[in-house]
Amino acid sequence: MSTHLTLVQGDITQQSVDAIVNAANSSLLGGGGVDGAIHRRGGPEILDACRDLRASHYGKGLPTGQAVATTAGRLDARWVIHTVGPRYSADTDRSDLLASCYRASLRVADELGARTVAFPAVSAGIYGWPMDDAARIAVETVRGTDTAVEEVRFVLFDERAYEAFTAQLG
Ligand code: AR6
Repeated sequence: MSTHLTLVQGDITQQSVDAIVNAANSSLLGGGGVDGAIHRRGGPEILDACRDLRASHYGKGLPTGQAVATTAGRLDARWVIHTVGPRYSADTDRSDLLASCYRASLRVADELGARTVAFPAVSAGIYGWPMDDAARIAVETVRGTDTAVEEVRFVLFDERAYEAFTAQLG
C-alpha cells in the first residue's frame, strides 16, 4: 500500500498522530528548536525515557542517522521517535545521513505499528541544512521507502519551509 504524504504549516507538538518525530541530538537529553518544544509540551516522562535509553543502550549517544522511540508523554501521540540529523557541511556531503533519519524513523514506526507519523524538517534549523535541499531529501526518501505507514505528515513551522516542501511534492 502506498504512503500518503501530507503537508501542514504549524507546530508539530499540536499534531494528533501515532508518532511524532523529534529532530534530536545524540545526547537524547533535549535541546532547542523542535526538540525543546517536544520536551516542553510532552512533559518530563519523555526525558525520563530518554535517560533510560541512554543508560541501557546509548551510553555514547544515539548515532547520527539513527532513530529510537519513547513515550510521547502528554502529547497527543503514542510515541516520539527521536532521530539525530547531521549538521550541514558545505565541504562534505552528508545527504545519506539525512536520508537515513527518515528511513530509520519509518523503520521504527513500522516496528511500533504506527500508521500516522509527523516529521519536522530534520536538520533544517539549528543544524543549518538549506531548506530546499532538506525538503528534497525528505520527500525523495519517504517516497522511496517501503513502509506500512499510511500517512507521513510533514509539519513545517514557517511559510518558507512549507513552500519548500510544497515545491517538492509538486
Ligand atoms: N514544530 C515544527 N517544526 C519546528 C518546531 C515545531 N514546534 N520548532 C522548530 N521547528 P531544529 P535541527 C522547525 O533546529 O536543525 C536542537 O537543539 C525549525 O524551524 O529544531 O535538526 C536539537 O537538540 C526547522 O525548520 O532541528 C539538536 O541539538 C526544523 O524544525 C539540534 O537542535 C528543524 O530545526 C537539531 O537541529
